[in-house]
Amino acid sequence: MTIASAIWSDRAGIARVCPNAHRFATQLLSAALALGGAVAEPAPAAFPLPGADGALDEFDSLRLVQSKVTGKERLILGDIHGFLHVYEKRQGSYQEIWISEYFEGPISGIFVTDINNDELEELVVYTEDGRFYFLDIEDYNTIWSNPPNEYEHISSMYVYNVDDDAQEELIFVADGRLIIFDGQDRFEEWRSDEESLQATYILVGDVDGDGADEIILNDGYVYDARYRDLEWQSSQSFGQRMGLLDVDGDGILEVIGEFGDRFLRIFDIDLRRMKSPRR
Ligand SMILES: [Ca+2]
Ligand SMILES: [Ca+2]
Ligand SMILES: [Ca+2]
Ligand SMILES: [Ca+2]
Repeated sequence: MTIASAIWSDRAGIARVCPNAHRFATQLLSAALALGGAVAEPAPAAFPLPGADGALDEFDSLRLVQSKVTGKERLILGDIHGFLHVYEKRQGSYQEIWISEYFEGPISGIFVTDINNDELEELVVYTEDGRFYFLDIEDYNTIWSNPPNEYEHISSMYVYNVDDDAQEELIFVADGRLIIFDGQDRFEEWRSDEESLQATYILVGDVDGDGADEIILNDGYVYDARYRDLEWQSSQSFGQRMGLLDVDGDGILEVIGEFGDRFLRIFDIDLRRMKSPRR
């Protein structure tokens, strides 16, 4: 598999949990090509909205789902005022068919995933002000939400299975700490000793080639995903957004970080350094 096809073939998996998948995947592809990868497949179609343009497919709080009941495409949009809107595709445009109650804070992100391990996908919605909600993906009723005041501020979230049990965990930075929260049994199973974390972007992957996943925070912290040791604290940020790709053929994923919404740097986490700009 070429570098390019590896990126594209993983796009769906990334998009499921990862915000901003499309444009960043395009940037990763460009980076890979610049480093000698081969183009294998054409770019996929843009975000499939009638009349849509711009950066819609990069937004953390915008998701497309298809109703299993009606077969229709629906757009889920969380707004800054704390409301979730559902729009249904009807004859070439979208109409609002549902609006939530107030979710007690600006909505920061939406994930479509089976968070409680019952083989049905849910919507996981989180707010800047520390709340997260699990919603039924068809009728949007709240299945569960964490209590008010449990966390004051969540700066970023990611969903991934980081331990031995089958269910996925919520991985997020709240009130300066990295938190791992069990999605099925709904309890905080771990929190970091570090209490001044400010990550706004989180990824999970094996970035040092030891066969075990790391949790990578864009503010420079790298934790063992399973045992949660702090493996590295980089003095340098990894950028506002990050992607993972082996661009030097050593079998180990590099972190590619985006800075200032456009400029890329490449980090070898195993070597604990940024790649030098020239060989
Ligand atoms: Ca489920
Ligand atoms: Ca798990
Ligand atoms: Ca590793
Ligand atoms: Ca590599």
